[in-house]
Amino acid sequence: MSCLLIIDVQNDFMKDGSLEVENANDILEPINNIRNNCSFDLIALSKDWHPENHISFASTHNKQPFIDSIITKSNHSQLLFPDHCIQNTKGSEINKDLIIKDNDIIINKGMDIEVDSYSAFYDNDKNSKTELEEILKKHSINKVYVCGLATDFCVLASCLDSVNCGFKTYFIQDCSKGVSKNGVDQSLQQMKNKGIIFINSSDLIQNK
Ligand code: VGL
Ligand code: ZN
Repeated sequence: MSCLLIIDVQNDFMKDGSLEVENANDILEPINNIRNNCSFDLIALSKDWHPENHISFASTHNKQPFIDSIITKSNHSQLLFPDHCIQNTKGSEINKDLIIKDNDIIINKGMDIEVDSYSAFYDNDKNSKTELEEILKKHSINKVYVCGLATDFCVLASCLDSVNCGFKTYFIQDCSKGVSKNGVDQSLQQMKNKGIIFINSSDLIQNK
């Protein structure tokens, strides 16, 4: 059984958003194309879903986005971003041009004001998790196809957790965009080391 896992295709990460990923809107067409032309048993979408004054916001600490970072309780470094994906704002909505259907599963993450969560499975200190792993196991999913935003943050973390949860994991390259070239290169290397399989949307459509 297979699941398409679409990470954080939300306005704030797209054109004119507060944490815009370059060319993010280019992934809408290939994602819609695979969901229309391939038969996944389940489609899940994650949403970065922060409260105001979230720990990952530079403004919360009177610091500068991207330049400053802070050390969190569990001793890891938290990068600081512009305010983004605040619950129930335009910026946190999934892009209107992405196809969503009634049976799709929506996973909210990053709601804890003190702990960030890049992955759709576990938060960054691995102390709490979303309902995603249970839902996938309940549906007997063994293959997870991951895509979305951003390759070097939430897509990477979701791919690594997917492998750790025991799923055969695929990263769909042309359905994802990253923040920096360096970050993406390092992320691809980490994925490779974990045995994640790289594919493009055309591979899925040819083999459907
Ligand atoms: C993300 C940075 C902060 C992402 C979310 O979706 O990749 N990146 N919050
Ligand atoms: Zn975030």
